[in-house]
Formats: sequence, structure tokens, C-alpha cells
Amino acid sequence: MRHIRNPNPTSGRTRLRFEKIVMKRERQSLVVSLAALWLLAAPARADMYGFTAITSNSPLRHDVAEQLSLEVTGYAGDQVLFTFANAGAIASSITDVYFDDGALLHLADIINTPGVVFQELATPSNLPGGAALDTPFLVTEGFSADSQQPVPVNGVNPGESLGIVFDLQEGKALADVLAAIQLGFTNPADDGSLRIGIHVQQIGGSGGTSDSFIAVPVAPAVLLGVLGFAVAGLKLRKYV
Ligand SMILES: [Ca+2]
Ligand SMILES: [Ca+2]
Repeated sequence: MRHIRNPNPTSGRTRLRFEKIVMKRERQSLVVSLAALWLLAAPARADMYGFTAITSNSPLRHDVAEQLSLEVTGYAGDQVLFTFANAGAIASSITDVYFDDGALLHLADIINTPGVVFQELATPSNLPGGAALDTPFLVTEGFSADSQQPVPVNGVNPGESLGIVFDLQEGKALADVLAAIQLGFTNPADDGSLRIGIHVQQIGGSGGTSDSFIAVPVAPAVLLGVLGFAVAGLKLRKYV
């Protein structure tokens, strides 16, 4: 076999550097493609939400809000699944969930994952602090669930999630539920709007206080982070 001598001892390194640049560009374009793909898919999905605090007991409430999420998806044909998740480093427990109107008919099922034990009908019966909002949050009868004793342990702690399945009103579909949630953001006083609230206990640990939160839209960049596309989220900020 003929041996080809490298005419330039630095060319190997130059080629390596060039390949690294190409790979970096390919990675960047892949990240942008993923982000673009998600943005294109967003109007059809529009199913991931964040939470904002409506009470102010814990100094960590805004930080813990960033680790709380709600995903809304179709389920078993005519039903809709609300998945509440807690993912982050701050000790905390979602102990109560509440729904205020919308296209929902009745709470059909509770999907408890390991570490989570919820049952229908929360105590307290309405979202703590909810009645004091400009447009009072008033839970619809039967539209709540909470964690059972020991309450903080059986709540949704970091790394855990809870599913709530609803039957829908006659003729309603997932899109109507998503539209009702959007209406809740822009015009919560409208009877057709759906608002979702949660109560979180032991924020920061067993000595921590409790706060209430309601679902809010999340920015695409934050959303990508929540979904695990942390890098894509960072890149996306440069393009939107
Ligand atoms: Ca738990
Ligand atoms: Ca409770």
C-alpha cells in the first residue's frame, strides 16, 4: 500500500478544526430545525402551561412556580387528560387541584403515579386565595381533587406527576378545552372560560409555607426547556 506523506503537518489539525466547525453548524441547524418544527406544531398542540403564584406566603413561590407545569392532551377518545408535574430542586408538594368552568362535564378519573395519592373533592373546597382575585376563582362543583394523608407526602413532589381525566360536555372536544383555557387568560369573567388552580404546600421543605397558583401561558423558550430541549430553548431565544 502506498503511503501518502502529509505535505503540511498542520493540515490534519486544520481539517479537524474545520470538521468541528461544520459539526457545530450542523448541530446549530438541527437545533433551529427542532425549534421551528415545535413552533409549527404549537398552534395544533398549545397544550403546555406554567403557573403563577396568586398568594404570597413563601419567599420561594416564584422559583417553585418555574418547576410546575400542566399538560393538556386528548385521552381515550372523547376525554381530556390534565397532567400536573413538579420538576425541580425546590422541595414542594402540589396537594390540591381545582378547575373553574370550561367545556368540562365531570371529573372521570384520577391517574396517580408512584408517590402520588389523590382523590376527588379537595379540602379546602375552593382554591385558597382564589376568591380574592379580581375575577374570583370559584371551583365548579365536583371539579377538584387533593392528596390524601400524609398530605405533603402523597402530593406531587419534585419528580412526580398527577393525571386528571375529564369527560367533556356534549359536542365538545380537546380544541374547545384549549380555547376555554385561552379565554381564561384573556377574559376570565367569561362563563365559557376554564381556569385551573393548584395549592402547593411545604415550599422549600417541611417547615415551608403554602401558596396557590393558577395556570398561565408559557413562553416557547421556557416551554422547550420544560420539555427537555434546554439547548434548543437557549438557541431559540436568539431567533424569536
Ligand atoms: Ca408525593
Ligand atoms: Ca387538601
